[in-house]
Amino acid sequence: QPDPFGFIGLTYDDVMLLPGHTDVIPSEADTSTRLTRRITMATPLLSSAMDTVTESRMAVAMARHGGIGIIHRNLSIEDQAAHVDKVKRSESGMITNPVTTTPDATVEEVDALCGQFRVSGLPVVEPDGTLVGIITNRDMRFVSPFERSTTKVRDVMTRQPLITAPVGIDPDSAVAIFAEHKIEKLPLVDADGKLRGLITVKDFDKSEKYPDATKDDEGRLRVGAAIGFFGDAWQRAMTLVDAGVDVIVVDTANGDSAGVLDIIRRLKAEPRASHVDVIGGNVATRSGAQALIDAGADAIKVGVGPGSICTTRVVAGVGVPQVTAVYEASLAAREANVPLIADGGLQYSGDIAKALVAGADSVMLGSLLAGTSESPGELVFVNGKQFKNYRGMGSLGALQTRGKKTSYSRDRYFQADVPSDEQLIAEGIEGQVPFRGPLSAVSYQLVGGLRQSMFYVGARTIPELKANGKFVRITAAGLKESHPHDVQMVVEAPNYRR
Ligand code: RVP
Repeated sequence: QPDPFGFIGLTYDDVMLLPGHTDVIPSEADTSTRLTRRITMATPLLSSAMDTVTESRMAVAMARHGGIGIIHRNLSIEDQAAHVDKVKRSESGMITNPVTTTPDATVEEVDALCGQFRVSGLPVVEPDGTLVGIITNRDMRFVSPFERSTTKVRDVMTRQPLITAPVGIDPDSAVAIFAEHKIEKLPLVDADGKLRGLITVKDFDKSEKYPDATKDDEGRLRVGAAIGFFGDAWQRAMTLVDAGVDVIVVDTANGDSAGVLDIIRRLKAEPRASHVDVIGGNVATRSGAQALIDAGADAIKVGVGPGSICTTRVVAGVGVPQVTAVYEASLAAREANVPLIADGGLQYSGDIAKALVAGADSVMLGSLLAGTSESPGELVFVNGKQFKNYRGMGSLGALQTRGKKTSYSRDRYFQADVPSDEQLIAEGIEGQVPFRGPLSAVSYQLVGGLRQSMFYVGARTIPELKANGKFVRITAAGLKESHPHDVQMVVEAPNYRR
C-alpha cells in the first residue's frame, strides 16, 4: 500500500495535456484502437450497458460510427438476446438467417414483422424452407387498410420464377444482378431451392455510407452484451453466444471478486465461446486489473465511482478518481498487453484524450450518449426544453423489482440476495440529460475533439498519443480559466455545455 497521504487520486478536471511539436493536422489523425485482445475499432468509443443508454438501436448506431454498443442486462435473457440478434441482422454482406414469412400469413402480420426488424420486405418460404416468393412494400402498397388482416401473402407476393442466386455469390456479381433486374433483395438458394440467405441492396449502400463501421469477418456489425455472475448468468452468456454476440462484458461494480473472476475463467475455457472476447470489470487499482488479467480477460474495464449518476463514492466511501485509476490499472495491463477501457466520468470530448494518455485504449460513455435519439426512452419536456431520462443501474429505479419477478441488475451491486425492495442499498440516482439529437452528430463532435487533441499533442495514431502525451496538474484556478469565464454565453456550442 502506497503512503495513503502521499498517494493522490486525480481525475479529468485535475489534469491537462501539454501541447507538443506537431506535424499532424486533425483530419489526418488515425483514431483506430484496440477494444480487446482480438477486436479493433475505428473510434475508441463504447456506449454503456445501461437501460437508458444501450439497446439495439444505440448499438447499431455505435457500430456504424466505428465504436461498439454493449446491450444492458436489466431485461430477460430472451429480450437481451433479441437485441443482439437485431444488431447482427441489421447490416451485413449476406444475411445468413433472414426473417421470413409463409404463404398463409396475412399482410398485416408481414407489416408487423417489417416494422419490428426495420426491413422493407421478406422472402416467403414453405414450412420445409423452400423459397416460393418474396413480398416487399411494392406488393403490399395497394392492399387497402381494411383488407390487410384478411389478405394472404400468397395472393400478393411476387412468385416464382424469382431472381435468385446461389450461396457463395461474390459481391460484384450480386451488384450486377441488382442493377440488371432493378431489384433490391436477392434471395440465395441451394440446389434444392431452399432459402439459405439474403443479400439486400440497402446493405451495400450502408457499407459505402459507413466505411468505418465495426464489423465481424462476415460483414455484420459487431455488438457486445453485459452479463453478471449470479443465478442464470451462465445461461444468459450461452444464449448471447448463440445469438451471435461478439463480446461479453462481465459487468459489475467490483470486478476483483470471486464470482466475477470465476465466470471469466469459465467463459475463457468454454469451447462454444472461443470466438467471443470477454471484458471484465470494474476495477480501479493495479491489483484489481491484475486479478482480471490472471483470470483471462481480453480487456479490463476501469471505473469505481466516477459515473455521473453514481453515488458509490459517497454511499460506500470507496473509489479512485478516474485518471489515477486508469493509470494504476494500466501498470498491469501494459505489461500483459491487455487493452483497457476507461468507464464513466467523461464530461467533454477533451476527457477522451486524457483517458487514453492515462493508459486507456478506449472509453465507455453513459451521460454523453443518454440524450441522443438512439437511446431507449421517450423525450421528456421540462419548461419547453427537451430531455431524456438517464439513471444509474444502481439507482433504486433500476434495482427495484416493481411487478417484475426480479431485477437483473441487482447482482451488479452484489445485492442479489436482498429479499425486498425496501432493503436495497442504492448506489446511483435517477435523472435527466438534455436531448442532443442523433448519435451521428454527437459522435462526430466527440471524435472531432479527439482529433484536435491528437493534433495539439503531435500524435498521428492512438499508440503515439499514448506514448507522447504528457500531463500537467492544474489547480482550481486553472480549471476556472479552462472554461469560458467573465462572459455571458449567448450561443450554445454543439460540443460545450456548462
Ligand atoms: P457516465 O458516462 O459518467 O454517465 O458514467 C457511466 C458509467 O457509470 C457506466 O458505464 C457504469 O460503469 C457506471 N454506472 C452505471 N450505473 C451506475 C450506478 O448506478 N452507480 N454507475
